[in-house]
Amino acid sequence: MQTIYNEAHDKHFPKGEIYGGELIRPFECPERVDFILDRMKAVGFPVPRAPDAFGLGPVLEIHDRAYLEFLRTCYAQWKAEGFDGDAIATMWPSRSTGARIPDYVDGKLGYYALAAESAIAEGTWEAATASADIALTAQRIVSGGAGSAFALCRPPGHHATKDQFGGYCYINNAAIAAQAFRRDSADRVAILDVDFHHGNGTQAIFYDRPDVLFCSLHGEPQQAFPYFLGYADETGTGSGEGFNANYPLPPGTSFDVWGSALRDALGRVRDFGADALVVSLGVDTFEKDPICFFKLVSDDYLTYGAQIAALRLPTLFVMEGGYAVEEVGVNAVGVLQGFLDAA
Ligand code: Q9C
Ligand code: ZN
Repeated sequence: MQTIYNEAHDKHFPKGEIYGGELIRPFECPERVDFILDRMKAVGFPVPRAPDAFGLGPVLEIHDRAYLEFLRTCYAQWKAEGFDGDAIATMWPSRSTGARIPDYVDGKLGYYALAAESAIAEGTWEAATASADIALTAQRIVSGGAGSAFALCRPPGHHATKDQFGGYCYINNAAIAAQAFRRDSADRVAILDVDFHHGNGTQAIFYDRPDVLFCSLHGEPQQAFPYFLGYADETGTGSGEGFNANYPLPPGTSFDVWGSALRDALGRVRDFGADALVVSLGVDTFEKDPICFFKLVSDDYLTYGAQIAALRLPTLFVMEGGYAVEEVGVNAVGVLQGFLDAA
C-alpha cells in the first residue's frame, strides 16, 4: 500500500493547548507522524511518496473562501496586533448574541473557531494545505486503480466544518478526498469514521447529501468532545435523510461492543452500494490513549482492518487522531496490515 507523506506537517506545532485550565504541550504533536513512519519501515511498507500540489480548487469544493482566507492570514494579523503567543480564540458567537463576522482578528478567530484548544501558529496554514494535498494525492492513487492508499495527514481534519476549525483540525482532508472521488467517477462514496471523536465536520459537510454516506463510531456526545453533535438520531436532512449514521458508545467500550457497531456500519456501507470508501483513521480508541475512553487493544486494529477489507472497495485511509504517541504507529499501521492481509 502506497503512503503519501511529507515533512510540511512539522511547520504546525502550536506551543500550547488549553487543557484542564492550563496551557500544556499539545497532545496532537509532530512525533505522532514519526512513530507511524518508524512502524511502517519496521514492517516493510513501501517508502512514502511526497504529495503533488493541487492548489485550493479542490479545497474550495468543501470550505468557504472567506474561511480559508482567514486561516491563511490569521497568524500574520495576530502578530501585527502585537500579540506574543499563537492565535487562540477566547470568545464566540453564542445563543444570546448575533453572529456577524468581526473585522478585528481576535473577533474573527472566535467566529471561525469551534473550540479553544487548537491554536493557529506560524506554520499552520502551510501544514494544513499540505495535509489536504496528501489526502488528494492518495485519493488519486486509489481512483487510478491501486485498490488502497494511506494518506498520512497531519494536522487531522474531521472536526473542521466548511467554515470552522477546532479539535486539532483546520481543513477537512477526508471530506475533500470524498468529494474528489465523486468528481472522478464514483457515484456513491462512503466515509467510515473510526476516530474516537465524532467527525462533526464531515457529518455537517455531507448532512444534506444522498451521494455521500457518513458513518461514525465515537464516544457518546454527553461525555465526549465535540459534545454538541454525534447523537444517534442525527440521520441526515432533506435528500440526505438516511445517509448519516452515528454510533455513540459509552465510556469503557471495548472491542466486543465497538466491533458490533462496526459490523453494523459496514453493513450500511455495503447496502448503500458505495463505489469508494474513505476511512477517517483515528486510533485514539486505544486503551492507553490519554484523552479518550474506549478500550481497544493493539490486536483489535489488525482485526478491524481485515473487516474493512471484506467490503472489497477501493479504500483511502486518511489519518486523523491518536495520542498514545508511542503506540500510534503500531495501531495505525495495524489497521493497514490487517486490511492488506485480508485483501
Ligand atoms: N477533555 C482528533 O482526534 N480536546 N481531535 C478534548 C477532552 C479535543 C481530538 C478535550 C480533542 C480533539 C482529530
Ligand atoms: Zn479523535
